[in-house]
Amino acid sequence: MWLNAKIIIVLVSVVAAAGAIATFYSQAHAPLERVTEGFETGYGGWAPDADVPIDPNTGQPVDWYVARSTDVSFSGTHSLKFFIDGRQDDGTIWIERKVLLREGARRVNITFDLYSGEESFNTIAVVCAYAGFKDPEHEGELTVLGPANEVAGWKRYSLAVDIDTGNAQEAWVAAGISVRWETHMTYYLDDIIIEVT
Ligand SMILES: [Ca+2]
Ligand SMILES: [Ca+2]
Repeated sequence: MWLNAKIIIVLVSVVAAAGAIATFYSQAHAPLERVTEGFETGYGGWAPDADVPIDPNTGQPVDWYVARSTDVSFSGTHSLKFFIDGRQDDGTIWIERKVLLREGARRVNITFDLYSGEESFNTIAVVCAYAGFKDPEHEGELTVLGPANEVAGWKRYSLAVDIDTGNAQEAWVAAGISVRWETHMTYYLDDIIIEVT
């Protein structure tokens, strides 16, 4: 009996220690800020923005929009539809928002799923994203993550940016597409996750 009791005490100790280690590990690695959005009921704080050319035929910026849609979705029933008239072979459209930076923030991760209706060996558009301290206004501020037509269907993209927060209280993040071929184009974005660690 004494031996069994001792084994049980040892086992309880091991389980308790494992629990404590697991708690410590999850706390040590929990993001300082986590924002997730699937666009099921709204835009979740995200706003469209663009850097697009003038259409010489109209003298106006080329047609574009970013809007909630039920055409396709990665989760739930809604995603964001990105449309742009790319016939001027130029134009970048994206969504953007601010995120809080707590003390000790070192890195911003952006992950999202993008839907292309077709696979293409030609690069019709590229997927791009941004994390930094400025409100993104120009194509060149966004980082190209890869071609947008690598698969027909959904593909996950991500960007990780090391940040030196200094006294900054907040950062800007963005995700979208940039025209590389002279055509109208439509893509969809869903399940965007921002993690500050
Ligand atoms: Ca969704
Ligand atoms: Ca902006």
